[in-house]
Amino acid sequence: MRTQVAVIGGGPAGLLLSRLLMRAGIDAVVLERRSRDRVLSRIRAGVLESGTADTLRRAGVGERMDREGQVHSGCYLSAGESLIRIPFGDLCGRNVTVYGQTEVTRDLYDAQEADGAVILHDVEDVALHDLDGDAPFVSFRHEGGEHRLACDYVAGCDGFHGPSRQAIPAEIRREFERVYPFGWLGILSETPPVTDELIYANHERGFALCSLRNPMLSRYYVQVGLDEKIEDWSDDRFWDELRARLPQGTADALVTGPSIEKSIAPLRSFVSEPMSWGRLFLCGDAAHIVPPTGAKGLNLAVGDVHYLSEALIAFYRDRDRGKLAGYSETALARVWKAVRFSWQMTTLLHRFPDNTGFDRRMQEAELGQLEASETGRRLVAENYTGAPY
Ligand code: RFL
Ligand code: PHB
Repeated sequence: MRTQVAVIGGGPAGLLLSRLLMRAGIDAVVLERRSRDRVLSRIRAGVLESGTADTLRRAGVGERMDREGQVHSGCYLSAGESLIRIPFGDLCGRNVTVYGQTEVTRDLYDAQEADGAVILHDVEDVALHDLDGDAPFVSFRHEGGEHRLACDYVAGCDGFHGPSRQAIPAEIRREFERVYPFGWLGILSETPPVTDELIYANHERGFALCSLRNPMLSRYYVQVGLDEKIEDWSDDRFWDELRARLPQGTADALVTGPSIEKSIAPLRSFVSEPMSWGRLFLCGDAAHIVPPTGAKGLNLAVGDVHYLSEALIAFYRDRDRGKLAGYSETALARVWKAVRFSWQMTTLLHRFPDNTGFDRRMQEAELGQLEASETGRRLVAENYTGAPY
């Protein structure tokens, strides 16, 4: 088998990259470890930056997002009883779209399959070879047979646990990490959302987030300790804890119901540099992880894919290798800004087990400054809606 770009991983990064390449007349084959249904059962991010929405439209998969997604021109931070609105639209002229990652992935699958894209599911033992030479290839097992996919370039879009990042020699890689001493317990419920804009709540019992997917589907999270077990969290316990962390008016308005999904996700910040080596280019979670507090994970993956697709298109169209050579540096500059913002939001809004009275006062002072200062709110708005590419 031969292709121009071997794409490892059929999550949002891999699918979007293959879509953008295919539309530019470049051949790509996607190798995905899981089944289509398994990939589409993941409930993850919900907030798309305006640059992400534009990229999806450019890829020809924006139609359902524009019809069903909700454009939000602001969000709230709450501190005890006070609610601070961050009106993104007014402060920086950009908005976000609330549309689930599951739906983005479904739209990409549908479009790629309709256009005859090659996406192999349930592949096993993917391994990358000769990335530092002129003839890289990927080996894998599929439907009982051993296969070899020869290519010009390999795009590692295989998430945090995939093999692509590890294919960069350890002496070249530099990893930067912060693991947070808590996780998020999230539920999805078929109930009307408590507000029409997201609320990020700082409370002495811990952080909480009110989010949504559509007018009859809500997504809520509460900060929990790393030793918490999902089976100890009945729906009633979850709703009680969420209510306790929200301002009274919001808590009173909360409509509860049975959860249709419940899971705990750990929080970490992680960046691996460089994001390319030889013929290998990393995109998305394969290269970096952010805590979900800034809603950046999926958006960063789309940003990487934007840069890499432009670089590959420039190469195949004009034989210009300049953008490929600059990919890692260009992508990392944007990644680090989002890593910083996600870390700052996480630090501002969560209860850390070793928080002292001093740390608590620092959070209160920062929230107070956001309440008092339009400049402070504008900075949050600019970061939340995402740096332009
Ligand atoms: P993905 O979505 O992890 O997709 C990678 C794909 O690669 C496949 N894969 C392999 N394929 C072939 N061979 C192998 N050996 C492979 N190993 C892995 C996987 O099966 C998968 O299909 O990475 P991608 O495309 O870079 O997209 C990134 C986003 O998914 C991610 O940044 C966000 O979802 C992060 N994230 C969240 N971000 C938010 O902004 N808000 C959230 O609420 C939010 N919740 C989450 C999250 C990530 C989570 N993870 C990774 C555990 C909740 C969770 C649980
Ligand atoms: C979500 O809706 O799942 C969501 C929204 C905003 C975040 C994180 C998660 O910051």
